[in-house]
Parts: sequence; structure tokens; C-alpha cells
Amino acid sequence: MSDYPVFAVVGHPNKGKSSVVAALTQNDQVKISPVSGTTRVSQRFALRLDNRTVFELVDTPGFQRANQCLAWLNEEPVSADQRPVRVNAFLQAFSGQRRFIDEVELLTPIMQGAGIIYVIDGSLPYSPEYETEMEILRWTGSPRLALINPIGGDLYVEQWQQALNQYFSLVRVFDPLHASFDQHLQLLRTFGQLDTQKTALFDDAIEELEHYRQLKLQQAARIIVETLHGLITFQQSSSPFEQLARDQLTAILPDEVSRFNQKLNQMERDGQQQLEALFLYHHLEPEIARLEVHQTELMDLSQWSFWGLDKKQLVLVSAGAGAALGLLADAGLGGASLMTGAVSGGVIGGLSGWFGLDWLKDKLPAWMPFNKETHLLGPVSDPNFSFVVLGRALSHARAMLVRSHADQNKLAINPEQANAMQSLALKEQVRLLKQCRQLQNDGLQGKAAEKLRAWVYGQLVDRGRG
Ligand SMILES: Nc1nc2c(ncn2[C@@H]2O[C@H](COP(=O)(O)OP(=O)(O)O)[C@@H](O)[C@H]2O)c(=O)[nH]1
Ligand SMILES: [Mg+2]
Repeated sequence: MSDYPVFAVVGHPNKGKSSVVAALTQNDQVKISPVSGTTRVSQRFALRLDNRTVFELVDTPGFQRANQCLAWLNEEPVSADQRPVRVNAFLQAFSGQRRFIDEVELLTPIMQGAGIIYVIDGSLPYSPEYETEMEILRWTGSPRLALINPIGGDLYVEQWQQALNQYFSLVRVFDPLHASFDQHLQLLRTFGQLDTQKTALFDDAIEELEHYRQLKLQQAARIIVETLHGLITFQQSSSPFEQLARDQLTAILPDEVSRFNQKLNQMERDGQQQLEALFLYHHLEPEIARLEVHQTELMDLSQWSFWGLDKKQLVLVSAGAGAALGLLADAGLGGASLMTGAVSGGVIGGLSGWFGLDWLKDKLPAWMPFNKETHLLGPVSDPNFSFVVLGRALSHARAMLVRSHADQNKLAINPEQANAMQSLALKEQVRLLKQCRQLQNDGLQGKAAEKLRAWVYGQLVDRGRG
């Protein structure tokens, strides 16, 4: 026997057994299908925390020949205390044979000690044909919980409750596709009630699950801020530019901008995938429009501010040695801010190549590194960009937090959600914008990063609860 509880999830085909298993074990690899008979052999799925199994659910094929099975059990007169023995005799008689292949498959784990979770569809009326299955399950003598899955609504839930109460010690409504995190925990508490020896075990597991969720949300906030930082500081090196005359620049610029955008989207997706892995999703396809930054936000040709310099500055540099020297002299003295704020060392390298100012190298003040790499594009200057990135990341994270692992649909992220940043109070927006700007300058170790992580965590913490 295992030292953790095992439950066999049983019932008619197509009532959401596999969905229940996927949702409760947070495993999107469980096979769920509208085609009945998809699950042919029992499969075990564990919920694991910290490398320890909390419980295991057995996904079973569902009853196919309940009537014949019960008829066989009844062929001999059996007193109530001998019924489990009789069920074992059934397993012995038919294991390895085709005739009761599904019944053997689903009864085996139960007779090995698994508790029973019986799943029915609460949107279809009750009918006595289910009594055969329920009777067989009663014969096993195992602790039994019935779950009413309101697949297409809860029209017949009460009717079902009346019937189920007679066969099961506990009856609960549970929607594997929409149950919140709290409803999951409630159900686990119910599991604990099914077997009084396991109550404490489940109480512990619930506490741990809550703790884990906090940790994961903190981790999620870290990932989101890290991705944000990557996106708002991203610069694209374009060394071919150095060799090109300016008239050719315009020709290849669109390609460079689209390469920049491609990279932004890659970085964003990478962050999303880290988050999806954190919440144990393996093949989500989020449906969200591409992130798109336009050329004018990256460099403004018409304004001549290729390098973060305005026209006047560029003219100064390109005017020739004397003017550039003068500028640098200025930079060393009063004009330092002009050079530090707008121009990076790499840019100077690029400028020198472009304007034939290689001699600049020797004249640069020590604090200004000279290298040949040029950063032609980025970072995105529009402060709104931070909001766009944050809004999209939050929408993606929230959509996942309320999602069930039984959900087979694409992860839909509606654009209004993505715009949620715009509905924040103005004061909050201003504060966030400042923090994003600081994040850009101070990086992930700075105070702003810490504040942003706390803010993101606050935005996530109540999602998927209640
Ligand atoms: N709308 C809805 N569909 C569900 C729900 N539970 C299961 N389904 C669908 O019903 C079909 C059968 O589900 P599955 O879990 O494979 O049932 P099983 O045969 O009992 O294991 C799948 O297409 C599921 O997506 C539910 O609560 N709501
Ligand atoms: Mg199934």
C-alpha cells in the first residue's frame, strides 16, 4: 500500500472523469476527449508537492457492461459482509479477458484500496440505469464520494442529489472546467472527510497548497518584471549600418524594425512560457495580438535623432573634427549631461565610423567607453510601452490563474483585459510610469524593480479564488 491516498475516478463514459483528474492534479497531459471510450486503461496521475505525492487519482475507462457485471455478482447468494470478496472473485474470473475489460480495469484499483470518486453529469436527468453502477460500487465497500459535474448546466442537480445520497456518503457539485482554487481546496477537504484517518493529511496538504500558490505568485511577479525589464531596455545592434551610406539606411530600416519587433515578441513569449511552466501548463497557445512597435518610436528619421541625439547635436558632430572636439570638450566639462543621457559609448563608436571620426577614440574622456558596436534601434522610448507590456503580461497571467487544467481551448486573452492599465487611477499610473523608468535605468536589483514586483504580485493574488 502507498502512504498517500488514492482515489479511483469512475462513472459512465463522457461525464468528465478525465477532466476531474486533470483539474485536481493540475495536469494538462490527461487525455480528455469528446469521443467516449478514449480512456481504455486506467492511468494514475499524482498531485505532487515538493517531490512528495499528496494524492493520486486513477483515471478509469468508465462502465461499459454494468448490467452483466452486476448479474454475475448476483449469480450466487452473497451476504452483505461477503460482497467485497465476491467483487474480488469477479476480478479473478475476468482479468485478462476481453468480456469485462473496462469493469476489471476500473474495479481493480478500488479493490486495491483506492477510494471512489463517482462522476455524473448534472445537466442530464437522473435515470435508474445508473443504479447498476452505483450498486456495484457499493458492493466494493470502499469509501465513496459522488461528484455532480454540471457539464451543460445544473438543471437536474437536486434530482441527482436525492438519488446519490442513497449510495454515497458524500455528494458534492464540482465543475472541473470552472472551479476556482478555493473550490479545489474545499473538495480536497471533502476527500479528507471520506476517510477519517486521512483527514489530517489532507488538512496539511491544503495548507501546503496555499503556501505554494503564494510562492508561485511571487515567482510569477519576478518573471513578469524581469520580462518587462528585458523589453524596455532592449536595443538592437546593427553593425552593417556603419558601412552604409545614409540613403541606403532607409531601404533596410523596415527589415531592421521588423527584426526588432520579432525579438520583442520572442522575449515576451519567453516570459509567458516561463509563467506557463510555473503553473504547470505544457501546451498553451495564448491568443493575443502581436506586440508591435513602430519605426517612429524606435528612431525618428525626420527628426534626425538616430542616436538619441537631436538634430543640432548631430550637426555639431558631423560638422567635422573641430566641432566634435569642441563638443567633447564641453562634454568633459559643462556638457557632460548631454553625452551621458542621450549617447552611450557604443553610439560614439558608431558615430565615429559613420562620420569617419576614428580619431575620436583617443580623445574620449575615460568614462566613455569606445566600441565599434552600434545600437541603432531601441530601447523603445515611449513610456506607454511599459504599460502595454505590463498590461499584456497581467492579462496572460490572470487568464492562466483562473484556468482549469482540464480546459482544452486556447488561452483567450481579451484585448480589454490587456488595456486594464488604462483604467488605473491616474496617481497609480504616474507612480508606475516612474518606477518603470527607474527600472530601465537601475535594472533588476534596484528599488523600482522590487516595488514593481510587489505591485504585480498584488494584481495577481486574488485571481482564481472565491
Ligand atoms: N462544457 C463542459 N464540458 C465538459 C465538462 N467536463 C467535461 N466536459 C467535456 O466532456 C467531454 C468528455 O470529458 P472527459 O473528461 O474526457 O470525460 P470522461 O470520458 O468521463 O473521462 C470532453 O469533451 C470535455 O471537454 C464541463 O464541466 N463542462
Ligand atoms: Mg476519460
